[in-house]
Amino acid sequence: MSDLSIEQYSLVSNLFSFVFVCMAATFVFLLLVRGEITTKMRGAIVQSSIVVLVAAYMYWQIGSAWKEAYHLVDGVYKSTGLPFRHVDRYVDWLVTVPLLVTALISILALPPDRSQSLSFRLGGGAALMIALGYPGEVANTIMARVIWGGIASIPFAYILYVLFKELGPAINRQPATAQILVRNTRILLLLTWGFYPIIYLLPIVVEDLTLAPIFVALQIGYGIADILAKCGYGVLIYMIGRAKMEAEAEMARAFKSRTL
Ligand SMILES: *C/C=C(C)/C=C/C=C(C)/C=C/C1=C(C)CCCC1(C)C
Repeated sequence: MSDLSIEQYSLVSNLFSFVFVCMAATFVFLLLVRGEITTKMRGAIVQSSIVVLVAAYMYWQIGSAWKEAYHLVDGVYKSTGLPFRHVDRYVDWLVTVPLLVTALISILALPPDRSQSLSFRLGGGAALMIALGYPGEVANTIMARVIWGGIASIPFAYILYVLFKELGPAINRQPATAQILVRNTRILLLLTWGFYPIIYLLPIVVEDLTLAPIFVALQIGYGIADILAKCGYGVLIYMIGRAKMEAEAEMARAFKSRTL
């Protein structure tokens, strides 16, 4: 690891704390609003809460690893020799990425067999994508990175296919206000998830990712992507639930006034 200036070091520490706080705050928020959502959609809120809880724990962990990885010597932060590896993120992803896709399916409240099949394929695809990306991340050669990255992109493409093609008819059956929110959630997923494979392939063009400015920029990128893909996404899932309940209440009112 290259040396870091005091500013670079603190920027990364503060970022880790900030992301931790965002995850923790989203967890509390989802916990508090959970009761507002009807039981048939509540699973989605539970899954989104687990996502932010796991991510909060991971940021807490990398926050302490960060403190141990550097010490201040004559005004610069030097490596202590203890490792700081962003590879630890893969454990988080293995749990959170499948839950992110299954939460979207749960909030749609589809017929049980349809819901199970979609969750199984999307969740399984997501876990496979992360597991296949890992060997390339820890390998020392660009070749291994490209090959594993290529293989991991197959389940990624499959997830996008299911979300953007197969899910279409199910989304069209949702209430109008919820449809817009589901489509926005899907776009948020596409834009934020797309960031991770780009970072993964960066070593092909950038010689040394441990160079201070590049390393700091990467951590900031990961932090922003994680906040959007987990906190922002979780709040959108809740909003879909609310929109669906309001639409149902509206329909019940209209039905009642007709029968009276
Ligand atoms: C909160 C964390 C999220 C949403 C992480 C998402 C990660 C990915 C979409 C990773 C995808 C990858 C590929 C598509 C190929 C190369 C290897 C990965 C695992 C970086």
